[in-house]
Amino acid sequence: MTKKIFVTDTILRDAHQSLLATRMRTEDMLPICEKLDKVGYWSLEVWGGATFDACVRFLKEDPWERLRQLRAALPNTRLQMLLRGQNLLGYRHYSDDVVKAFVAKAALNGIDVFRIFDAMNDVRNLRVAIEAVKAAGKHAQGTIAYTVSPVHTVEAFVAQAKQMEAMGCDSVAIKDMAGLLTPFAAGELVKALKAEQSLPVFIHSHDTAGLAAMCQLKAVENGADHIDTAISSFAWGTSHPGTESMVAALKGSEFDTGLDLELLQEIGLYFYAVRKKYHQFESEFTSVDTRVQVNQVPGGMISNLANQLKEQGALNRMGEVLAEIPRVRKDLGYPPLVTPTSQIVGTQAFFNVLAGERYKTITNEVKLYLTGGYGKAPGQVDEKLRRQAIGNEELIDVRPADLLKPEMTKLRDEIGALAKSEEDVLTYAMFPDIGRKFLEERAAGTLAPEPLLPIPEPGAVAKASGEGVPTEFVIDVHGESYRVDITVWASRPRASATSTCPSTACRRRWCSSRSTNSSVAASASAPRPANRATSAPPCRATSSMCWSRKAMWSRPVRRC
Ligand SMILES: [Mn+2]
Repeated sequence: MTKKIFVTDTILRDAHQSLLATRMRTEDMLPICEKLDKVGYWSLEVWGGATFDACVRFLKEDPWERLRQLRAALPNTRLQMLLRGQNLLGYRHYSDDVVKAFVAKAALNGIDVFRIFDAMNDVRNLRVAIEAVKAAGKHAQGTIAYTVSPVHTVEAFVAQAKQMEAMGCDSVAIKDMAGLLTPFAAGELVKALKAEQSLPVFIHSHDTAGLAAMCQLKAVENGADHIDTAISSFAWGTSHPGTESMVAALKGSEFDTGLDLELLQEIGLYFYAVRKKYHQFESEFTSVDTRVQVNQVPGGMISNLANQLKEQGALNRMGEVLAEIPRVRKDLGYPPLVTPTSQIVGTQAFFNVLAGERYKTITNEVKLYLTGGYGKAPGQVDEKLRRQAIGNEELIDVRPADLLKPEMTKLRDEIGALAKSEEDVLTYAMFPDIGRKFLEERAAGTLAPEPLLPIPEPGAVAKASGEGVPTEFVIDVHGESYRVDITVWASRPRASATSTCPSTACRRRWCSSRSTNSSVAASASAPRPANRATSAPPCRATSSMCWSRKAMWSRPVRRC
């Protein structure tokens, strides 16, 4: 008996999102598309929240135009995107008319497969997106955001998959954004899914703990139909198992993918060269880090916590914060830690420790969470905490978007003549600040991508940081990637499309941009980092807020 395993390559989306802060430009994708199109991939993942965000924010590319170009260049391969359910590509719940408009336009411009997930695994938040995908005649994939907790049992995941099947999904994905999945757990889950529902099963597993290839093999042995990989020059670590490696691993077996290893080698070599071009976005936090399997706090998060605590002169509290994160998660009913829940939990844990008293400060986002504003918690939330946080405030027990009025007309009015198409309106809807800025710059003819630094000569001594170079790296928080800038203010190049932080008090060395995410309470009495760079000019974050003043994490880059 043979069973062909289908492959989705993430090279054009998740791979560079996981390793290079989502910075790959369309100009580096198009030249290889002819070869990619010949491989025979089941699909290529090309679009998602972070790619859209990075296009508009840094690359100054129209993400819709990228999609159309890829569509034209890849006529024989399905194009796939990641959609955050009712959040679409943004950070809040959108009204249903925006969801429908977005999905219709994404389908029209070239997306064939929509992988749809919700941070709470609340399937109510998937329904309208699934319906919209089916209305467009495209493939709707329901997603299990994998996590580990007492309530996240195989039975619970299977029940979720059955609900998604009943809602009209064409397939189901196990999305292990954090690298928490282990090989035998993967096998057990897939076996149960295959036994109890009829949809094809996809495995999307990050190699953060070095286990992803083993997870995929066990999943395949137990009936999984599809695997997500990344071409080898963009594989492993916080990315996915290498495409060539998985193809080789299954070659000649009953699960042969049928893909041409020699052609894949050519593609791998091409991207090996491309990667060098983006060397400034390489980070030491994208290789394998096994700590996630011990305390479920990934290494990158530990590094960042350490830095934040250091600024507070509280590095000795590190152990307490690490221990507090799972306690807060338990109090909130074990949400999977993925945007926005990862920030909600992490920030509250930080406050609980630094304030010297648990929940002395409760962030607005925890309050919103406890009212049901993000959907239904997977487990029981702590009722005492809920009463303390929201008193007698009414709970939202309906789907949160049921409370939203239609928005498209208002959005069209707000962006006005800057929008030349419905797609432009949707760009603005997803990212109000940077979307508007992008459309304004386009109208003024001043769009300019952030500069790329020259590739160093082989053997050249690396320049010390501080030579006018913003050093940027990506850290991981339970599978979400966060971009952190370390900026040397005096010499930051003007050309890097920045704006001045409006706060004259904001002179942090640790600073980053954020978009419209309101996932951290502005009103909380946040312990502020010590002002260590007193001689520096005001920060020039790429948006109007210096994140480090608010919380310990920078803007999510979103890796899913
Ligand atoms: Mn992912």
